[in-house]
This record gives sequence, structure tokens and C-alpha cells, in this order.
Amino acid sequence: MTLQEKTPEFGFTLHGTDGTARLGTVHTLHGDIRTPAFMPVGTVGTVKGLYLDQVEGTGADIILGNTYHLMLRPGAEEVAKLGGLHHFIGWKRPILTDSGGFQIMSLSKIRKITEQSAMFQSHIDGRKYELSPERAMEIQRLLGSDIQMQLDQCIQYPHTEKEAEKAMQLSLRWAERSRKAFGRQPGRGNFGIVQGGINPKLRKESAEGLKSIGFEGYAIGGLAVGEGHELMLQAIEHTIPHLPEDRPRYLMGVGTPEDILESVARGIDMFDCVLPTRSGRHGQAFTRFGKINLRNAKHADDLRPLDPEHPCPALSRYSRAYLHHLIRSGELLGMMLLSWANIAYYQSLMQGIRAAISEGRFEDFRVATKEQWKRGDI
Ligand code: PRF
Repeated sequence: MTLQEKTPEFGFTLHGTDGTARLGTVHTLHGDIRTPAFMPVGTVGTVKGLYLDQVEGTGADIILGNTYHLMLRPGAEEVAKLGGLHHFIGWKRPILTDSGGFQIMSLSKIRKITEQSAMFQSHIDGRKYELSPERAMEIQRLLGSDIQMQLDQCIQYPHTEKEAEKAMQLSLRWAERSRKAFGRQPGRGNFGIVQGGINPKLRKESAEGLKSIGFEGYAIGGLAVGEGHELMLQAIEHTIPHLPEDRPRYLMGVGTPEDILESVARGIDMFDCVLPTRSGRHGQAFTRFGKINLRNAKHADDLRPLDPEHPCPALSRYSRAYLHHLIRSGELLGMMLLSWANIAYYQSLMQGIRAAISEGRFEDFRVATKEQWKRGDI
């Protein structure tokens, strides 16, 4: 008798709610993702400065990769030839890939958006590329990612209502084409992306349009692009009621620990952001006691670790004086330790959030966590 393994279905289980905060699990081909989840960003196939063992050790269930970067180098067909992104980088758990829409806006030089596609010049060597919704999905299929994002158009803030409407409508038409191109991929999911700037009417129209196409999950895009914390939270509040309850909700490119806490309170399940790794490389630590800038001279003689009680050595083993010295000296180890510390802190924050929701004390947790950030450790 041969044992045949059944391909796991992609899906979402909502275990419970506490107010509008949700506790769930996303099921994928490469395993489960506990939500609310923070996804460390592994843009070019590496969470910058961290070994995968460290990423795993912090409790991350999923990492993110980027269509834009990987299509330029080493190329989607090349990654496929090497056995797919999981095999290439040695990560066995779920991977989400972004579609490229946002990176074209923020990174590439010349770009031209037409109904058909986005044309852009590589930020690496200036070569010209075309990315259509169909090609964005093809690339993500070649990479073998577990969650594949539709191609969308994200605009900057401030914007006019007309610009927001135009980008939202184009994103909706691209959503339909992306969905068709995704086809059927057992164990993998395709997420639509809500656009519409900060306009409630446009957000509603976008969410309802995506819902009628039907996706395995729904992302909120076009935020954290300069509008600020309060307007971002309002836009989330205007979007959430129009999204289905039985699908995961992903807030793209967000954010600070406070953004995450407040967005979870409003019903978001998934997050990604370069902030913990990028600011780690610049000497900034996120901790239970708030932000600590290790470049600051006041840490030069401070023998305390960032957080003596944290299980991650990056937070509990190395003194602030040493971290200060490493960062001031431009040492690789300083950047690596702070990136590790920040991802570890973010994951412990998510674990704390999940425990609090599961025990029905999320509101107390939210208030106490923010108070601790404000109080610091002195
Ligand atoms: N669209 C896509 N990726 C994104 C965004 C978006 O709007 C954002 C916005 N914060 C981050 N990453 N495709």
C-alpha cells in the first residue's frame, strides 16, 4: 500500500475575537501561520542580517519575499530552476510574496503605468521591464510562494480624490486579471489588495469589488505612505467592515509596534514591515521599554542589556554599552544584533497580543503595553 499525502487546503480558521481583535490560523502548503502575525521582510531572499535559524527562533511563522527584486535578480525562471524560493533559500515554512506594484512606485526610476501593465527601469542596472498582472502572478508561481499578491497601483500621500479613484479602479481591474492568472494552486492563496487612499467611499468600493471577485485573503494597501498614524487608523476603520470575516486581513508595510497594536485592535490579522531590520541597521532598538537609540552617547557606560528578561540573547546578553560601541564603529555585528533583537521583540509582541486575545484581556494588554513604552525603563 502506498501512503498518499493529501495536499493541505489553504484556509483561515478564526478561533475567536476579543472586541474587534481576532485570533486565528492561516493554513498553507508549508504550514500554519498564527495570527495576528508579523512577517519579517526577506526582500531578496534574505531577512537582512539574520540567519534563518535566528528568524525561526524568534517565533516567526512566515517571511516575505518580493516579486520586484527577485525578477530583476536572480530572475524568477532561475529561482524556479533552482527548485523554487523555499528550496533556494532553505526556508521550509510559509512565504508570502508581494506583487511588485509598491516597489515599482518606490524604487524604480522611470515608470509608465498603462491599462495593460507597469513599465519600469530596474534600480540595479537601468534595464527596462514590463510587469503585467499576469506576469506578476506567473513570477510568484515560479517562486512557489504560499501567499501571492495581486498586482496593484499604490499612490503616495497626499493625493487628490481623482488620483486615488483612478489607481483604485485600475487595481480592481488588475485584481480580476490577477485572480484569473492565479488559477488553482492547492495549498496556496491569492490575496486582493484594497486601495482608495484615505477616502472612505473609495475604500468601500474597492473592498466590495474585491469581495465579489473572491480571494483567499484581503490586504489593505496604500497606507503608511505619509498620511500619518491617525489617518491610517481611520482608513482601516473605513475598510474593515466591508471585508469578509472568514478571510485573513493583511495590512501591507505596517509598521511601528504602536501601529500594529492599534491595527490589531481594529481587526487586522497580518503585518509586514522593514522597520525592525532597517532601523536595527541604523542603531535603533524596539523593546518592551519603548525605542532605544543605541547611537546616543548616554548608552556608552550602560552595562544593562536591552531587556534582561527577554529569551532572545540579542536583547538579554549584550550590554547597551557594547551595542553602542558596535554601532558607533559601524560593525556588522552591531547591525546584526539589533536586527535580531528587533525581530525578536516584534515576535514577542505578537505572541503577547495572541495570548491576550485568547484570554479576553486584549484591551488591558493594549493599554499596559503602551504605558510601558512610554514609561521606559528608568
Ligand atoms: N501595495 C503592495 N505592496 C505594498 C503596499 C501596497 O499598497 C504597501 C503600502 N504600505 C506596502 N507594500 N502591493
